[in-house]
Amino acid sequence: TCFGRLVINTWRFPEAADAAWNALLDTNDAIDGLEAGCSYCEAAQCGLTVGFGGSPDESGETTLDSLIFYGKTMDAGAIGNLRRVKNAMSVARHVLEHTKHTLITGDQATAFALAMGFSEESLITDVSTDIWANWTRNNCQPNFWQNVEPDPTTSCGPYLPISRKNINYNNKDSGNIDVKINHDTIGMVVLDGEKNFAAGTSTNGLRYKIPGRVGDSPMPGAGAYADNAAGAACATGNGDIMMRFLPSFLAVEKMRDGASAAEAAKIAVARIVEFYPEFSGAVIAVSIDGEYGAACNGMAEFPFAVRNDDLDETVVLTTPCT
Ligand code: SD4
Repeated sequence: TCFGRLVINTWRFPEAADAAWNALLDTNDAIDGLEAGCSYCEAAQCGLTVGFGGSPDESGETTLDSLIFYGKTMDAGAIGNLRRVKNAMSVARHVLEHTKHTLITGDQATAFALAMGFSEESLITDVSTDIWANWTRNNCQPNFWQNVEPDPTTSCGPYLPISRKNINYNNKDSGNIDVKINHDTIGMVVLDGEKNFAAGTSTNGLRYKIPGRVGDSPMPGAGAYADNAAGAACATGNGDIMMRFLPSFLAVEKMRDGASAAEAAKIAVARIVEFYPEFSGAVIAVSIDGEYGAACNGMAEFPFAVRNDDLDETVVLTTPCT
């Protein structure tokens, strides 16, 4: 019999925890659990922020970020800005298992995926096209970008603005102001019966991002981190802010120093809030004993799904935020 197994993931995605748990029961392998759980969400388009057909960038394209971090070997595989391939987490696993690299991005990540046998298909759907078409940039209503020339008199471009250098993307009155912090990236930690941690993420990132933008999710220490000797953590939220603080790494290091999982998550979030009080996001941490905790800021409460050997089924818990 196995004890101390655990699956925990961000947001109200209990089916992802179920999928991970079933894989864990099957193979008792944390990596298999993580891949099954996150792949479930990619196929189900969880929250429309995981997988294809969500979060179109400025050009209307959906791209994917994913990370898998294995605490037994301190090895990781990740892809950023993956284009036209749906299976982000599985491709990240191939980076982990078939290369010496950690992170592959963009069209070359696509080429890598195709070489590994994945298939190429558009990640754009009618839904993502609608989301994109309803977005106004510079008070311009974007047109269907493939077919329309930019209008130089208004600088309303269907695609990229003619002159990007005049745009201050921090200025609320211009640029991609409408970058909604659409939460729902799946971050997951799996602890198997051999006390091995796998932690990872899968997301289509933020809406209306500048093409090529990669978030925190595929960055080791930012989106997720795991060390069998210390614990594991994952994060969700405004990745452009979060990746400056490596919150998953920080939470794991705090547990290494003796903090509880809940304390560690709290410290990791508080470090960001000190500089960015408006920051919106959350961190989940798990100790080597399978004790877990979460902390969040910038929203009322943060839901997460948990399954472990002490529970008969997956539960969704919520933690109030600061
Ligand atoms: C990102 N961290 O790309 C992701 C977005 C996210 O829940 O977590 N949403 O910045």
